[in-house]
Amino acid sequence: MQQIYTIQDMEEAIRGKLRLHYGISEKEVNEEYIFKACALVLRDMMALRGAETAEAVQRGHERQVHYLSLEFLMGRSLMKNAYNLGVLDAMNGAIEKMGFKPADIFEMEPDAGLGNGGLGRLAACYLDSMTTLDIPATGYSLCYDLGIFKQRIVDGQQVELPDDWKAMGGAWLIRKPEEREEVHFGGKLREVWHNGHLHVVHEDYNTVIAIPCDMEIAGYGTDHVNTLRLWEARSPRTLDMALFASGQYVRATEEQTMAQTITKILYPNDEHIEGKSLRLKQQYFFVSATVQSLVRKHLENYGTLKNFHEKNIIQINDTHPAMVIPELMRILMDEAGYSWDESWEITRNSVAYTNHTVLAEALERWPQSLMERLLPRIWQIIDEIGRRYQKKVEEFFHHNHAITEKMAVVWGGEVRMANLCVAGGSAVNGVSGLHTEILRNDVFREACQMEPAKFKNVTNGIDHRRWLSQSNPALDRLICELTGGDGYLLHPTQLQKLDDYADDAQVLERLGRIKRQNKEDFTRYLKRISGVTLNTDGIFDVQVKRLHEYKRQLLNVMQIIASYQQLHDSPNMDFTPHVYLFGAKAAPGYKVAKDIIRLINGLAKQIAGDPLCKDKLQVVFLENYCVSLAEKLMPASEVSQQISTAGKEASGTGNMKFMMNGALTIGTLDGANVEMHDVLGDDNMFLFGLHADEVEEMKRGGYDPQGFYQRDGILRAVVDQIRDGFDGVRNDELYERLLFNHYGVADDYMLLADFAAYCDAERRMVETYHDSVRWNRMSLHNIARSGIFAADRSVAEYADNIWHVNHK
Ligand code: 26W
Repeated sequence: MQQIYTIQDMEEAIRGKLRLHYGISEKEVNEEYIFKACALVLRDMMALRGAETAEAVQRGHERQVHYLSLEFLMGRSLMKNAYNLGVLDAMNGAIEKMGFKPADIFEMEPDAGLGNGGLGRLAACYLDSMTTLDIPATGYSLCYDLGIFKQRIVDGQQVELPDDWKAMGGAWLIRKPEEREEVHFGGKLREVWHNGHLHVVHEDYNTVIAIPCDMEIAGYGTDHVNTLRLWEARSPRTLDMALFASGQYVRATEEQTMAQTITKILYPNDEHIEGKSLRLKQQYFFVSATVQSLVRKHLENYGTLKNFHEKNIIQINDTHPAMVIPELMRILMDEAGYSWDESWEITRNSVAYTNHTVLAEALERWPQSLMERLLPRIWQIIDEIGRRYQKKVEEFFHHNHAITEKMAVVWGGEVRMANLCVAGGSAVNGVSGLHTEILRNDVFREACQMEPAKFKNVTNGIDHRRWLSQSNPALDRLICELTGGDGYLLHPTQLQKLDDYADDAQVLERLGRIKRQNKEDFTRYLKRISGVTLNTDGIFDVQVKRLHEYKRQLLNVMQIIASYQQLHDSPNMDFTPHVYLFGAKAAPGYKVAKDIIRLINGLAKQIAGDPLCKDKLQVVFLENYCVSLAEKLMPASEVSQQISTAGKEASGTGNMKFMMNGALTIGTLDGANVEMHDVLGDDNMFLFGLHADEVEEMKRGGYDPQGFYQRDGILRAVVDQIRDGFDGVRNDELYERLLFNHYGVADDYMLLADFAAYCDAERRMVETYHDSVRWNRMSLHNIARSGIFAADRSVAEYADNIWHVNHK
């Protein structure tokens, strides 16, 4: 298999890059250059293997997977690639020999933050697993100049800064202008008859050039290398020479600037659509470049598109790339001359759709007028898909108007992307058992009645090599020792062997010591970057995820306030030291989410300044939560907060990262928490709150938060305190949203209904913490049973049940 690299080989290769690629002398070498040189060395190794993989795949005529996602939240790659290529030790040794610390070099790398949250990180984890399982797969996305914004907290409030990741992160990218594609916007359609057939001719359009920037992806324990292809937008003309010659220099570059804006920046919204034309342009640019590129490769290989669906499967990550459906139809009909029915057959069998959210405000809809103007041919095809689908629906449901309306692709002047995907895909899947049931019984109920076999479940998973063995090396060593080697890296269910040590006092103590050490390491790190010192004797109780009302960071705050008030009422009570950590980015336009961040910071400040709380209670908001920070935080976490309103969190994947690192979960029966509970039972996690069906039932019965407020004195004091605020900042809007329906429904996410049960769960958790043997045993069980949440398992299920491709 892999060639063995010695420290010396590595050092030579790195020095070679420094001299030949960067042309710098020994004296000029610094951390930045070492990082870039290491990246180039690994990039070369992967490019070589990537070419070999591509040739083998082509020869083997296997079906290929194309994973399309507007987001890939890759994070850092240096350690990952060195680890997967089996050269991590050699690289570390070489770095040391050159007089640098490996840890400092890893810190130089910016996160490739080309995603918002769960959906983008999932795509990154799946790339690792697809490659490790030897699946011929390509990821496709956009090469945004600016990734997810960097978050600063100024006076308690979120401030967004641009994330210019490419200056350094670009070291991984191989730009391939030779493989560019042309994407057409706007223009007019003309119909012409030719040999008795009607043809549509697209004219007077604007052209944008798509240039691929490839990032190679190495798998673990294999020579297989896949590619993440990121498209960059450029104008076909760099300069308008006529304008330039007349001295209008800025105007001469205008066209280039316009084209480039398409891939300038990642939209920072999560679970909320932004109906801007630039976003639609991004989506079509992405989809069109990708489909053209894979059609071109298929034709080179087979000379026909007749078997396109046999050799390709396009997985779309939520509806954002939904226009692959009309785009593939367009190419098959307008460019390859297939009939509608032939094209539809090929298209439908080539596309599968994963849904990641049931929140109404996140289900994409586009104004028909915008589509018509920007993408006239695509609109025409969508309209026809909608017309034909509607006929089928009307026949099946005997012209039930309500059902026709619910299932329509085009309705009321809007294009509904989820329905387009359901109509045009061969499979639709949810991302956890509960979520899939909600899709089957509610969101896509009728579609599921019509085509039940189409609807599948694939519970999410995470890259356990990154999130456990690389992030938490001490725990990795213990696991290897106890399970008899590193077999769990490729067979994650081997973690189960840990269960055998449930009564081994020594093992439990070692597990506790590892957690303690990780807490101290994280504390040292945080002190260095922010000046904040955490109390390592306190329970590290963590909620990190995007800020959204349905995730209920505010419920966490409410419990903390209750506990703070209790401490004030009885200053001499027994109080278990408690450190609450939050990390969350809010969409820049989401006012309520920003208010909650400000509230958390206000509370944190008040508590930090209160002598009564010293060594007892601490609240810290971690600035700029991102992949690389999560990697440091997960190993140090003891409690994982997964407290979304039941039925709202499609799966969650942070919950899995915590579990694998031995944190105990406080959570509702939502998303993948349900499956965590299936393997852990009531005794190994702290469940609370309404179930999904109870939430719905209570809403139908006219949920009234006021009742809870009136009856529960503790709750009332907490809610009043939120209104009066901290640090001189009142929160009247948050208060109103909890109690009155000025803004729609009062307490839409039922915080008040779940508050008492939540406080009780926290109390049970703290009580358990006092019994360290019991706690460590629970922690061990969590790690032991987390194997089913490895992305390798999820990807194998996609391969078997949806893609129908072989895997290792
Ligand atoms: C169009 C605006 C927009 C952007 C992103 C709408 C919706 C999204 C994503 C679907 C949001 C998202 O990341 N969803 C999360 O996906 C994860 C991976 O499946 C799940 O684990 C999370 O529960 C889900 O919230």
